[in-house]
Amino acid sequence: MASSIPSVTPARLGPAFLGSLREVVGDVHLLTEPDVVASYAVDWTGRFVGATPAVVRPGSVEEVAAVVARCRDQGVAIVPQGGNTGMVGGGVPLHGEVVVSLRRLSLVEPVDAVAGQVTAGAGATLAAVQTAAKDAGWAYGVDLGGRDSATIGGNVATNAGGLRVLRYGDTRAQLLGVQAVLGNGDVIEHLGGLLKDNTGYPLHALLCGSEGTLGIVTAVRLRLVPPAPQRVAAILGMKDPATAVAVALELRRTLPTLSAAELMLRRGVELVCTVSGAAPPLPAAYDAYLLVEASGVDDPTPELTAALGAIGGVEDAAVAEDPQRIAALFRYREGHTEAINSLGTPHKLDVTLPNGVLAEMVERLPSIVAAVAPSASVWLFGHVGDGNIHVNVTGIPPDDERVDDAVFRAVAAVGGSISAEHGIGTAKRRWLELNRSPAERRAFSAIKRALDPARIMNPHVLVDPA
Ligand code: FAD
Ligand code: 2HG
Ligand code: ZN
Repeated sequence: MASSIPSVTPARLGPAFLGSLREVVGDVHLLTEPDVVASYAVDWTGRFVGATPAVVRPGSVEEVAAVVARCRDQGVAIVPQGGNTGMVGGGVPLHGEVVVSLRRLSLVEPVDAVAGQVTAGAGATLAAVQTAAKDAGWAYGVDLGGRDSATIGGNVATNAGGLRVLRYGDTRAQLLGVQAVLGNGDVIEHLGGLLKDNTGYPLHALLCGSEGTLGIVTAVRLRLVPPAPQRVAAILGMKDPATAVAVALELRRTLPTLSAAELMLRRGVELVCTVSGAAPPLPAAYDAYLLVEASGVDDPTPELTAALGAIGGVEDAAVAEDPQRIAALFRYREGHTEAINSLGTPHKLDVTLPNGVLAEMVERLPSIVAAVAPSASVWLFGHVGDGNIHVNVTGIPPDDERVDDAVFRAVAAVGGSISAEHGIGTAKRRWLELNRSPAERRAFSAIKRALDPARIMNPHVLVDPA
């Protein structure tokens, strides 16, 4: 019940309590000035705006544990925050929670080049982890547009996906262990990195995707992958989305070096070009585009060309083999998020669809939105190789959830998921029952009660306390 969820009250957050946090992190890392804390209270999309009396910036696992213990004892709710690039309103204090920012825990330890693993603090950016891996002759398997701001702790908390899931899997597939402070105050640490380790419950896997509701991740042990130095990328012009979907799905079977398959549609590419000033990717415009990348030890271009020739359906192609040109092709796809934001606050509905209905649903989604919001604009793009479509909707008020409801119900009705990679957060909690049975949700609540008995950890995210 809402009344039993801890929230920050003036009494709990009196000078004595703030003083006890200050004792832990030092004056300079307890932020209370309204102007300063404001940027921690609004999410990247601008759709979720909250308020907080304090942002705490611990600098070690011991400090995180001491902050959690004080909040637990006083029943003060916490929102953990990394880079604040999350898309589902899970990392901002929408109910006056204290923000615990992990950005100071940014140490990336030297890569264990023999094991092909690295240990990183939760506050290290994804880009910092990628760079450390590369410098040591390895690679990190996860990549996404928010790489320069998103933290590895946030990636773990959301089980981030991104551009290379079809090749290397999601964040959970890279995660070998964590150090974390649970909501009950316990510190757990399992960072040895053994590839085979069947010694009980995989707590790291449980914390991955738990969105800050069970505890605070303070460090992670990640597996690295062999580098794939030879790369080729291509933007393929197609006559319609169904063709693009079919080509992407077939490439997964016929091209072992495939490392990305991303869908874009005509309006999205035109918007990116308008906002960024880039020239169109191809001389003529197409209703659908597929951005594909193949990579390996040997030049993957002949294989890509042969695979595409065998499938057919490609009307024109812009091909890039050097890193700058490849990056330029990826900007058409990665630029969607920012370009759409320039139109106003978007609703971001990140869904997965079963492959069998993917093409049909990409065609149907605009009319599903139009049926409840005729004047809204729909933007479809995403990691089509994983069945993951980003349905962005602009032109409706941030708090009008009729479109969200219609899309989620339609997706669930065909066996899809209402969250592919962004998580449930606060934005999707009321629809969790579309994908998770009462028994599953009871199990979620039981886990939550066990690890966070005072329900201080992100109490408005994911798990419904009722
Ligand atoms: P935050 O936004 O700070 O937090 C996200 C959630 O994790 C919150 O619930 C928060 O409470 C919790 N949390 C954060 N840190 C911790 C911690 N240390 N311990 C416990 N809980 C914690 N996501 C994808 O999956 N794939 C993409 O391709 C992708 N592309 C993106 C592109 C852009 C341009 C942007 C802006 C975002 C994109 N995202 C993508 C979304 C976002 O980057 C990811 O969700 C990312 O994992 C969030 O990391 P963060 O550090 O910003 O977390
Ligand atoms: C991406 O794939 C991110 O670019 C963001 O997951 C998706 O903006 C979005 O909806
Ligand atoms: Zn994505």
